[in-house]
Amino acid sequence: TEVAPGAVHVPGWLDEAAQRRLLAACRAWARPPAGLRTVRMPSGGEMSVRTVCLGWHWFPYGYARTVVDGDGAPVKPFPAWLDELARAAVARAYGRPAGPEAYDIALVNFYDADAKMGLHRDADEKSTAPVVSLSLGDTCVFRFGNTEGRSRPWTDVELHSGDLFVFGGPSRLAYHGVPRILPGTAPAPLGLTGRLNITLRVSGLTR
Ligand code: MD3
Ligand code: FE
Repeated sequence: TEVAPGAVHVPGWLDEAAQRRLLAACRAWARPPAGLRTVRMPSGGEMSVRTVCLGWHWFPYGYARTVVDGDGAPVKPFPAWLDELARAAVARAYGRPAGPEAYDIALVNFYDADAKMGLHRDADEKSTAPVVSLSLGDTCVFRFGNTEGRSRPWTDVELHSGDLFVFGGPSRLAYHGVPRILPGTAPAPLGLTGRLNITLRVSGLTR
């Protein structure tokens, strides 16, 4: 379903086996060093979401090769299979192959029942390649806004475990956020309390 130009939602793209494999990988990535961390904003507040990065380390607002606002460790590598997964996702959503640039960043966000993400846009990448989003565990309410600012119009969409969302073209710089998690809605076989979101991105940066 195309929610807006370049914003395509593919419910249930990952089957149960694929969800289990991705969850197991996320659990390994969450371990130190360079594991799960709480992001502190320049204003001093902490994000309720916890995050682990692969390939490039995101901090507000930039990218580095070490965990500059955490344990100082080198960021974990971005595996080739995630680039392949991102390309398969773009091809599925748009019905045409992804561009030539390699996907080289994963941001994995962990949401407990009370976590939220305010409306923001992702403008720290130096590439216009689409962002690929994969959801695991509890359902969330995802708010897709406009490119002008944080006010209406917006569209609220439920994202379920296994859903794919691709944001490219005019939607790449749209405001978006996660106002609510629906606790206890994760598929039982997954064995996950809370929600995980994996975004795959092209940095446009050189190592
Ligand atoms: C639209 N994550 O990591 S995924 C983020 O569910 C982020 O954890 C949310 O926003 C989450 O920055 C929403 C959907 C998403 C991700 C990246 C986007 C939507 C996007 C980039 C551009 C436009
Ligand atoms: Fe975002």
